[in-house]
Amino acid sequence: MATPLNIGMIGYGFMGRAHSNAYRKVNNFFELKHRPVLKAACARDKDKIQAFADKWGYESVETDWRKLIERKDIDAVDICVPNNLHCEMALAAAAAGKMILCEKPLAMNSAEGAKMVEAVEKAKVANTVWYNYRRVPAVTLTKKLIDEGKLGKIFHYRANFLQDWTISADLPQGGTGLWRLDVAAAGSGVSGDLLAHCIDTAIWLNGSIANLSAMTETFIKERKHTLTGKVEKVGIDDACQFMCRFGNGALGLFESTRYARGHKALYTFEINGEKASIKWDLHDLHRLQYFDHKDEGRLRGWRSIHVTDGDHPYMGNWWVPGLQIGYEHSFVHHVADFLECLAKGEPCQPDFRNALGTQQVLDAILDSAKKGTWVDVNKG
Ligand code: SOE
Repeated sequence: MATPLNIGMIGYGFMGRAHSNAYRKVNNFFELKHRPVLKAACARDKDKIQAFADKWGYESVETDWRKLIERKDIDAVDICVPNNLHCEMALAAAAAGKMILCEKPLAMNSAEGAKMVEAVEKAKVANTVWYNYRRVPAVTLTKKLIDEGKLGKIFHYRANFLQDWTISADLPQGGTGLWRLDVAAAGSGVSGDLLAHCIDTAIWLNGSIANLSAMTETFIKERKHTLTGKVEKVGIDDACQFMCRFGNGALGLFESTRYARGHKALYTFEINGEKASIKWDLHDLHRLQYFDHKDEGRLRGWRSIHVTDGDHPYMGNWWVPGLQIGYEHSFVHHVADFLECLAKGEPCQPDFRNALGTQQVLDAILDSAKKGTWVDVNKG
C-alpha cells in the first residue's frame, strides 16, 4: 500500500488543472511507494476555489495561503500562482518544513531564486520546478541519445517557442491568465514564460550557457490594466531573440514571441552534432526526427521515430506500442519522477538549484537587451 503524500495546491488556473490531473493519474500508471492525496486547494476567491476543489476532488479549501502552509496535514505545497508570489510562498513553505513543487520560472529574477535555493537547502525539503517538457518521451529520448554520445560533438542548438495570442491591442494586462502581460506579476514577458522552457531543455541537453547577446521588443506599448481599469505602460517583452555560446563551445540561437500569427505553441528545437542531428516539435510531440551520418549513403536521410515503444522513456507505463500520449502526460511523468526520487532520497531535477541556472540566463537576456551588448551569464 503506497504511503499518502498530502498535497496543498495554491492556485487554480491552467497549471493548477494540469498538476491536479497528474496527481490523480500517476498511481494508475506508475508503481510508486507514495500516493498523492488532494488534501487542500487554496485561493483568495472562496467560490472559485471551492468549485475547483469539487471538480478535481480536493478534500478541503483555504483562502489564505499562509494557513495552508501551516497545516499539519499538508506534506507538499504546489505553487501554481503568478511569478511574483513564488518566492514569498516558497520561503514560508520551506520554513514550515514542506516539500515544494513550484511552477516555472522559479522566480522573478535570480536574486529571488537564490534566496529560494538557500531556503530549501537549509530546510532540507524536497523541491522541484515544473519544467514539464523535459518529460515528453521524445525529449527524454533526446537526452539519452546525447548522453550515449550518438550525436558526437555538438556544434549547434536552435530553439523557438512561438505563439500568437497577444497580437490584439484590445487585450488587457493583469488578472486571471493575463497576469502574464503584467510585468509586476510576471517579471518578464516571453523570456520568462516561453524561452524559460527552451533554456531549461537546452541546459539539460547541452550544458551551461556561457555568454549571450539578446534583443527584446514590446510591440504594444500600452494596454488597459484589468485591476486598475486604467491604460498603463506595458513592461514585458513581447518578443525575444538571443544568440549564445555554450560552455561546450556549441553556438545557440533562440527565439520566442507571442506575435507569430498562426502559431499557438510551436516549441521546436534542432541540435546538430558531428555524427547526427535531432529535431523535435511540440505540435508533433511524440515524434523525433533523427539523421545519422553513419547510415549507408544511399539510404541516408531524416528518419521520423514514433516514440511510443515500450523501450522508449516512460512509454512502458502507458498503452501498447504505436499508441501515443500527449501534453498532459509530461506532468504525470514529473510527479512520477518526484515520487520516485522521494522514495530514493534523491533530488528531483530540475530542483531549485538547477532551475536557478535558467533564471541566471533569463537575467542575462534582459540585461543584454537593455545594454545592447554581449553579457556573461552570471553564475552567482
Ligand atoms: C503561455 O501561453 C503558456 O501557457 C506558458 O505559460 C506555459 O508555460 C507553456 O508551456 C505554454 O504556454
